[in-house]
Amino acid sequence: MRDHQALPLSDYIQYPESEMIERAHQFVKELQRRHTIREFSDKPVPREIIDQAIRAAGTAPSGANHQPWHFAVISDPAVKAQVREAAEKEERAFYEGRAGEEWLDALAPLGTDQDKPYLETAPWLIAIFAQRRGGIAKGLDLKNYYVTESVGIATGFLINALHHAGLVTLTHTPKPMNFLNRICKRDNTERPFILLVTGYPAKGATIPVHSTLKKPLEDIVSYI
Ligand code: IYR
Repeated sequence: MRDHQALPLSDYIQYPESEMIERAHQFVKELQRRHTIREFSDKPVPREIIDQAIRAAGTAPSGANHQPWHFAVISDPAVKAQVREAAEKEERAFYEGRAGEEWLDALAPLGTDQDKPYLETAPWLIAIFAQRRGGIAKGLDLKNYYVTESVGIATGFLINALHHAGLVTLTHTPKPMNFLNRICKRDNTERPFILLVTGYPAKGATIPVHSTLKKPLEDIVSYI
């Protein structure tokens, strides 16, 4: 390795193998209870949970550790209404033709349409932005690397953290969603990545059967 400043790895925990196997199984069970939800309760969620989930997301690995992400968190009902209005406008165009037949056929088993009431009902909307430029500290203007990969991993961490805390999420991607730059006052060099909706599920919330059909291990793995 080239010379660099380094610290000893002091917080690694090595579990006995039997415990690792048990933990691996428990974690799958925990993640199998995660579902994308489209019916939200308006019950408020403490901001501390959102802060902690974003801290968890911020631990994600990233290109050159530049952490090329920004989380714009919306709770103001007036701003949520603006997001809903702008998203539904794009979604109307999408569902009325822009998507094309093949895409609409693929979405049919999910039951989605242009109406996005949860953008106002859910207590928190987290607009995730990907930063083309930045660096390891605020105020830097260096090139960022592997931006999409990095922000995708951080988003995965965020979804898991919110699930772990006991909330549900929807990964919403209205297309195009540049309106999020305007509403969240983010520079145009930042790319809106995903609009994550989070809160409690509505009473009687459902999940599409389609989304429970996860590929079995043998269909997603090959050991070489
Ligand atoms: N953004 C639209 C359409 C949509 C697209 C995909 I791919 C999905 O997995 C789900 C929805 C919408 O939110 O309705």
